[in-house]
Amino acid sequence: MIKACLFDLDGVIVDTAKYHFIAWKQLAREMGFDFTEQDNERLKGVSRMASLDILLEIGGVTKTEQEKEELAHRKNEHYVSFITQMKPDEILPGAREFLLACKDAGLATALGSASKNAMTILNRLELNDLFDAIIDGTHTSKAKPDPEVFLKGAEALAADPENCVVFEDAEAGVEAALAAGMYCVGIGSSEVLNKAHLIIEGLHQMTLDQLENLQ
Ligand code: G16
Ligand code: MG
Repeated sequence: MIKACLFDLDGVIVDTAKYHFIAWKQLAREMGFDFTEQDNERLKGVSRMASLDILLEIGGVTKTEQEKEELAHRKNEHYVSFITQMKPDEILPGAREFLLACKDAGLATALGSASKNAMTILNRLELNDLFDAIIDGTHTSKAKPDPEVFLKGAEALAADPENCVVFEDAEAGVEAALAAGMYCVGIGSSEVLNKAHLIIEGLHQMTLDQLENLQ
């Protein structure tokens, strides 16, 4: 029986990938190489430092650890300048409605995101109150596909993993959910997310009845 719903942020609640893309592209330009939208697909759900390593690999550039810290900091400054302008109308279709339906049905809710900026984004979207627990990149040391972020979410909600369902748009996130022993609803392409128990295009397609059918 599902008692708790855990949500990824980027790609599930809101499309922040477009802002990450502009910020990484700007950084790449400053270093003298191009970064395409196709390249950006490789960074979805990936932590900031791991994303930087992929960017540097694309550009064929080597940097010291200290230089990498500075570059990640600079990228984050670009990114924060965008997300601090976000508005609630950027919430993906159906996300707010499904969170409300969960609350009405007495299901516990948690955020499980790799982002260290999750609180800023939820504040801008005015969604904080709809989450009983928020686990983000400031609470975790192991990136998805490690199950840490979702196990911490379940713990914060005092829910057993077998009673949890995770909503994820990234392959590594689906793997993390399954490794945590949870159900998983994939959001996006069935080619990439085929290990999920159910695949939908977005939360606008999700109903509470479908949660019962997962089991
Ligand atoms: C998100 C994005 C990733 C980003 C990561 C860390 O993950 O999908 O592209 O690199 O967060 O973000 P930040 O630089 O803000 O700490 P998620 O888990 O919300 O899909
Ligand atoms: Mg995501």
